[in-house]
Amino acid sequence: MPHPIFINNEWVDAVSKKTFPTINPQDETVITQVAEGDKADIDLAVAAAKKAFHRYSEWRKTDASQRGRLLLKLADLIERDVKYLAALETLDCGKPVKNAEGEIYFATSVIRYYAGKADKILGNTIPADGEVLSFTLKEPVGVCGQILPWNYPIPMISWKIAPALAAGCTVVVKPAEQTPLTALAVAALAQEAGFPPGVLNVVPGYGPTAGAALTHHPDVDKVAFTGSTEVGRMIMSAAAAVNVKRVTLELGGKSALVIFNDADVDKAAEIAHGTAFANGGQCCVAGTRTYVQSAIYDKFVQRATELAQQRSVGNPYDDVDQGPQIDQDMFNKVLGYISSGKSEGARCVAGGDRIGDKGYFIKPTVFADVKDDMKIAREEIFGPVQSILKFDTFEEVVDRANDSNYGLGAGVITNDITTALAFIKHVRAGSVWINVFDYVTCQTPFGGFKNSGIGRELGEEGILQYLENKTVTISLPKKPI
Ligand code: TXE
Repeated sequence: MPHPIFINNEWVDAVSKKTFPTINPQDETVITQVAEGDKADIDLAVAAAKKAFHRYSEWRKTDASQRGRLLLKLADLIERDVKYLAALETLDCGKPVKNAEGEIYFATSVIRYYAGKADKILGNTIPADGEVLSFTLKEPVGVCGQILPWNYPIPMISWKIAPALAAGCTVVVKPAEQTPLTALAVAALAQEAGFPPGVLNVVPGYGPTAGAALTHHPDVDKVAFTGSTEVGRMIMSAAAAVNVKRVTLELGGKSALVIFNDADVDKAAEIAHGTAFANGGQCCVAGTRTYVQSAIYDKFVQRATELAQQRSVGNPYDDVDQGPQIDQDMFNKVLGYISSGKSEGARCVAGGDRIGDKGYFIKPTVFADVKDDMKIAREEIFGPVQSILKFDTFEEVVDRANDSNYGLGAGVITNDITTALAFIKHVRAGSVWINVFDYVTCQTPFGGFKNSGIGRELGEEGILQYLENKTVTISLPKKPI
């Protein structure tokens, strides 16, 4: 039986009765069929979310503190089911089960963080000119369409729904077609937690159909999206086509990690390896452009090579560092980038090929002597490929790090605080790290400069994206003191 859609706290088939398969990337088998949501299902889900947002609805009458308690309950239930959810996540997206488990705890930290914020949403009192009293109310933006990627399915649903629900919005989530299963499992837990009907809806389906229906829907007030820059652009224009939706976009990246001569080479190589290969390289903020200063370059390349060769890849239910890539398309795309690196003259010092002939496994690959104009240095590969580039001076490397259409993350490894602070000041990226990389917590805002996106998720900024500002002005008989 296909896995149904979740609308209005009910499990339903797609209106069309169509289904689509979700594939296990480890062995390319079909895990199950899932109801394929389309425009008709999105219409039903948005109608349910709109009704749940109506001024007299149960949700609108729920105290802010109670919204927080519901989120805390959801986090507890996710934690209760951590083993099941991690196993399901691994089945659907191939990541090592130990990593899936860690990500679930991260997701619960995000949900709890926003649970705590629900009753701390404050406006301002304003000393406006004249005989008036002015203040602002922060109000939920309304019905939110939330479109998810496949690389971190459970963290991504938490980043999207937790601030929205804490703010009092209602949501329609469209998970990535590659990984619909854990979003549906989270929906079941939200129902168990006691969220009223229509507050959270999950409609699996494809981007150009279900996703586009959501972004074009006139009753959707805001769209939040994580995915490719190409689709991000389409979403922005769709958001302006029938109404003026609020938009937050978390898009691709090509982050630079810059390692200066005074760094401890072993430690730097470990940080660089950790970020380039995390989640099989399927991470938007991955530090895939590794710039290394000339005096330590050769030693660094050698250490990076050893680390890549030691990285264990295999059955994600075993204690491995890396599982398969997500699907056939991404597998082909990554192998295409690897052959382009070779043909453009970069030196492949580790990996460079697939593993076995079943499942989407790719060897951890390191290219040395990469030049800035090579495709592997410019485009987001989204696979286990590290590019190492040599540099001489600070000024040169800042310009080269910034010479990218992306601006999601950047990092610097040095013991010289002046160099580190100058680097973080001049580099154009939404998250910058010193002597660490990809350190993201529920409290720290995350998002991109340039083509890496608009708006921020996590932290205080994350909930502001789900709030409207309403300015109230009261005429007074005389100016208040
Ligand atoms: O992304 P898509 P894909 C990057 C990464 C990767 C590339 C392509 O470089 O190689 O994107 O991956 C939905 N209207 N990232 O093809 O297509 C789609 O169904 C509305 C970076 O998976 O952007 C899915 O739910 N929605 C990234 C989501 O968009 C549409 C994470 C992402 O899919 C749509 C993933 C449409 N017209 C990929 N078309 C990150 N920032 O972390 C597709 N979708």
